[in-house]
Amino acid sequence: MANVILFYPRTGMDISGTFRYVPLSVLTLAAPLVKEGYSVALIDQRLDPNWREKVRKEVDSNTICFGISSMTGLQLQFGLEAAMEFRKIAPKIPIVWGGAHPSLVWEQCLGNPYVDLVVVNEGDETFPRLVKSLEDKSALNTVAGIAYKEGGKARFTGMPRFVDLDSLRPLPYHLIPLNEYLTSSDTSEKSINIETSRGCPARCSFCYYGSSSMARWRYMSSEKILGMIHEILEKGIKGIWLYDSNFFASHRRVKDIVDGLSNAGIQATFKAQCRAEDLLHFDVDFLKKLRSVGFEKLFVGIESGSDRILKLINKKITINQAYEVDAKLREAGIVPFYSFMCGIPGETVDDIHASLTAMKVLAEKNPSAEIGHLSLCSPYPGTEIFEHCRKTGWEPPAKMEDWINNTWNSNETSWLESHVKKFAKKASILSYFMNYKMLVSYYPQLKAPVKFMVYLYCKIIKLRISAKFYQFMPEIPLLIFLRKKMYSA
Ligand code: B12
Ligand code: SF4
Repeated sequence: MANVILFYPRTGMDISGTFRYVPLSVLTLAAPLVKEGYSVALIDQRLDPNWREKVRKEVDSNTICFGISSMTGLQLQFGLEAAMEFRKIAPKIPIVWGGAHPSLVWEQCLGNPYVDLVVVNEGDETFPRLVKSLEDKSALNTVAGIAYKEGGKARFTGMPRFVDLDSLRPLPYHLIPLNEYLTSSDTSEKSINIETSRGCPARCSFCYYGSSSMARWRYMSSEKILGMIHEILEKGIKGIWLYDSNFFASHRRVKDIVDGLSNAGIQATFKAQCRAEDLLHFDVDFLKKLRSVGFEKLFVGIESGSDRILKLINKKITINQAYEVDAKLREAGIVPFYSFMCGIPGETVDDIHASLTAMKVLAEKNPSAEIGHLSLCSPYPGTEIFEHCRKTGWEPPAKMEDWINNTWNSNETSWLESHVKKFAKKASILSYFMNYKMLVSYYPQLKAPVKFMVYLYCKIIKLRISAKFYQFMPEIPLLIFLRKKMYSA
């Protein structure tokens, strides 16, 4: 039985060994609570089909609150499902929400009956203070960084200060079945995810960090990071997924880390996220050094094949520069994963076709490159894209639950002209078929005959892109249906 129950809802992308990583948001929150002597239960709905029973088992008269973490999108639906269940079991115990989505629209979230309190932005310091305040039944208005209901109104106590990341406590891995979270689909070693910085100084016009108060880039020192890596290696895990939105924001820090790894002779593999513009400035020798200390894969957001759109979304690269980046990575022996998106307000069919062409070119130039599909643009409050969408007459979701479909695979993109909207939907599906090798490694559950059909279909899609011929595709509704099934189960 627990004083605090932390719940990580399904995301809709919960394929074990591929996208199901350690739920860092709630594990990080648990660390200071455990240190202060609270008993904490961490329930991950992605792992546990019996989560309802588990919740029921953990609640007793000493339970102080039930915490739920959520991004925008499908995770809200599963989080609300858990909140409803919890309310039935313990109608008087407060339900606290946190994470990217409630931080963005805390006032709207508080309008939902299954949200009693919201922790806005980082919870590492705010949440323990809130738990103490709820335990002592002291005034909530003294806890910075929370939003709550009072007299039928939403009250916000003001932005919390940023956390010093070097002061974070070691993660209480004993609360989770660690092996269940290691991913192996896309790297040579089983990997665990860790964070070494937060925020991102770039200002991409569609990104949560393009605008939010969480944008400021904060980081751990290279000494702390090397210490964390040692601890992981001691657990017998050799793969590390650096989860930071922008691991390379400080070139000096990266160089220190690389030197530290090299001097300590650490044998591990790494994957990390990097901006294409940063890669443009790194020389091949540095990239080779990065590879030699274990960086085998970099996730790079290219987003569009159209220079007009790249400018609009503030990516600070052209598509030819993206090809230059690819050539450097190839020379250094680093595998890139390129992400793309479509459905940006003002985008045309030609722009989307340019993205499909760029994806095809990259797949052909660099056979080891992994090419993500075209995600549908999801406007988040505060971003430039959000304002562009509004100018077209688009109305943002009015209620918390209306954000469930505002996500990468189900967005209606109603700010686009209707023929572009139709094409964006089609392109987002057929863009999965750029790289057969990657598809079968990410979806190992596919059976041999299906794999053969996928192989043929990949060939056909590439021919279609070369000929710019997208007519007569009766299979598209079926593929959309299958994707929906795959990413909500
Ligand atoms: C990992 C990750 C994922 C994983 C998540 C699952 C997992 N854990 O296995 C997967 C791959 C599924 C994923 C998917 C998506 N993601 Co994502 N993802 C991330 C990433 C890289 C790391 C999240 C993380 O663990 N951070 C570390 C923890 C410690 O930080 P945190 O989650 O913010 O938690 C802190 C606070 O928010 C708060 N907090 C969080 N939860 C709670 C709960 C309570 C009770 C309290 C009190 C506080 C609290 O306290 C924590 C400690 O300070 C972030 C970027 C980033 N670096 O954070 C993007 C990010 C969260 N994702 C984002 C996006 C856009 C998406 C997608 C829509 C992407 C897409 N186009 O495909 C999808 C949506 C999926 C869906 N169906 O809803 C955006 C968020 C946008 C938004 N409004 O939600 C982010 C911020 C990236 C970005 N820069 O835009 N993602
Ligand atoms: S570089 Fe990535 S994390 Fe940074 S603002 Fe752009 S999209 Fe967001």
